[in-house]
Amino acid sequence: MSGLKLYHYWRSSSSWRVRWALDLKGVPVELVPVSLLDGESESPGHVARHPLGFVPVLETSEGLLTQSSAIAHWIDETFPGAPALFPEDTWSHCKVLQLADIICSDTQPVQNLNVLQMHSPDPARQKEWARHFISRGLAAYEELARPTAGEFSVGDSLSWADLCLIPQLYNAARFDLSLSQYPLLARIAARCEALPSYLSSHPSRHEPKP
Ligand SMILES: N[C@@H](CCC(=O)N[C@@H](CS)C(=O)NCC(=O)O)C(=O)O
Repeated sequence: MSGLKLYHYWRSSSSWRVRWALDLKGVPVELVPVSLLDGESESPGHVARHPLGFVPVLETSEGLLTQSSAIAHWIDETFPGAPALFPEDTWSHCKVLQLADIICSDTQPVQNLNVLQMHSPDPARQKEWARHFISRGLAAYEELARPTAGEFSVGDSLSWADLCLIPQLYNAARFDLSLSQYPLLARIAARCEALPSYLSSHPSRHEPKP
């Protein structure tokens, strides 16, 4: 299958999850940048792709797909085989989802740009809000991952949980939140940072050139 297009923004953590999943599976994709800062994501063209004006959006031959977790499932099932984003065993699969949802449902959405802007126009108050919710989310992840982690968040294989965690750690750093309180997350991050798919999907590789 070819002809996939990913509408993304270089610094969006949700976009990074999907860039990483595609890269890890070796799936060719055309990356189409959509700026979150200059109104492009709110344009009629993009809102037609995603009613909330968010990224990522994956365009496939079957149609458009939003929501990074749905996209991850689609990728894993459409391109089966190693490396898998989700373990085959049901319990481990659900443990991956549990951790991923701590990030995708309970942490990233409350520090999203539109929430910060609605909270306050003051960057200092935005930062305080983001740090509060990110630190709670990461503490919960650390606790929940303690019994499941091996080399990575669930066992010894990289999974969708790690692909959600690491971009959230990047967001944490943007808000000057230290990882010192999360030794397990720091250890998983160090392993991930050595992976070629981490490097090629990293925001710094996709930052538009001036
Ligand atoms: N639940 C969505 C979240 C998507 C999302 O929040 N995207 C952010 C960027 S990371 C966005 O487009 N934000 C635009 C805004 O806040 O206005 C997913 O997992 O794909």
